[in-house]
Amino acid sequence: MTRMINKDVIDADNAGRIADLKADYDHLGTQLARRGIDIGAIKAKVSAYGVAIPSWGVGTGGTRFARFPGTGEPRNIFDKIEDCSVIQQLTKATPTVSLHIPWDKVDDLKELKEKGNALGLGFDAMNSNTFSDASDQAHSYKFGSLSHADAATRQQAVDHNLECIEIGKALGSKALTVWIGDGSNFPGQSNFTKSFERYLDAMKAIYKGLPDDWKIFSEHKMFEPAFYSTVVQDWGTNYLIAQELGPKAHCLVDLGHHAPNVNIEMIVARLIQFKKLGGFHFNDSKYGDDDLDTGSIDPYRLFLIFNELVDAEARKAEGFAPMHMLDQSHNVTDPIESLMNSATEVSRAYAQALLVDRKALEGYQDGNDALMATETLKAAFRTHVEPILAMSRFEAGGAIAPVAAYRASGYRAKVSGERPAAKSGGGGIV
Ligand SMILES: [Mn+2]
Repeated sequence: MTRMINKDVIDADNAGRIADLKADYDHLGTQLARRGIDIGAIKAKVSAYGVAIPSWGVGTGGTRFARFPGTGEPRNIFDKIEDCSVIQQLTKATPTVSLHIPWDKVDDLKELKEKGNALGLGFDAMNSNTFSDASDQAHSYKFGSLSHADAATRQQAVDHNLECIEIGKALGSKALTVWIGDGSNFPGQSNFTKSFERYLDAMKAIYKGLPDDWKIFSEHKMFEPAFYSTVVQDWGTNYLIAQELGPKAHCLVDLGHHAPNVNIEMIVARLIQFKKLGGFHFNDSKYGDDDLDTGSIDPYRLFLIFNELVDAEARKAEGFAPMHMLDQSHNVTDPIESLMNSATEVSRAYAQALLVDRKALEGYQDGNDALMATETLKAAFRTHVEPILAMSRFEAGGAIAPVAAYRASGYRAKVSGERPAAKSGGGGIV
């Protein structure tokens, strides 16, 4: 296997930390045992958990105003998956990459798949792009894509999605995520009903091209780039789409695509109940679709979402198998560091949710003991689970402290010498 970071660097950094980690892990194990929890069982579940890295996340993002490129930025998908493999090598929590077409289009798919194999990475959901114009396309998406008033433009968007499926098949992907920017900026600009009918017809044409063992995810987003109305603006619309299309269609929940203060964990519960939760784009936000690092603003909300996921897992909810992806834009940090921390935050929320005493919680809920019910969740959330995460990484050959090991490796400086600075790059906000 190709390793982008010298294993000696990781071992050297781990060597200075392992004694403390063992002591912390043993102490936490004693504490959890008092609560009737086997730390080894929690660690095993955390070790088996993974979240996909978005290929676009390893480049520096930007805002509507400017993009400030970092040094040693990946120039193409081959560079990108090398960066992704660094994240996996150090965290052991990101075994797959989610590609974006046409940004990640290559001439030789076999070469890309082999490179992924060599780096120990698989390919997660494919992402289509009909929210910007590719240089070689006949019809513009300025006024929409899958819901466009013009049939030829809609067909072009359908064909692009079918091409994404073909690329994904060659790489071993099993899902297509569709997010469109279609909408309107002015009241009266578009007919709500007609545009949604056109969207559904186009999605049905894509659905027809979906292999039997694939899933298709529609991703809702309240607003942006359209600011008056958006065709797929909320989870209700998203659920209608999944219902209309059929059993292979599910809803994708991007945490940043809701109005502030919306109860996302309850949306998650509803979608699980009706077997339509397809997956996540994890990130965090303060105001809108900020695409900030996962868990950086509201880690309790992330925990509450995972509480619903673990609840569904524990009761073996029918049809429950969501895919987990990060979807972030990094403007002021090294993307590799941000993605490593975000993967860790997702694993942390999972570990904390596994600690919830579900039997006690049910009793408090049925007995209308609001205070103890919420304390039961808080008791799990307040538990410092870092020793579990760190031990899981260490035992898998990763880094006890991923950011420290990464900085010690000098990887960014090394690739800066190999990758000339690009003048501009693809957007980071999806
Ligand atoms: Mn997204």
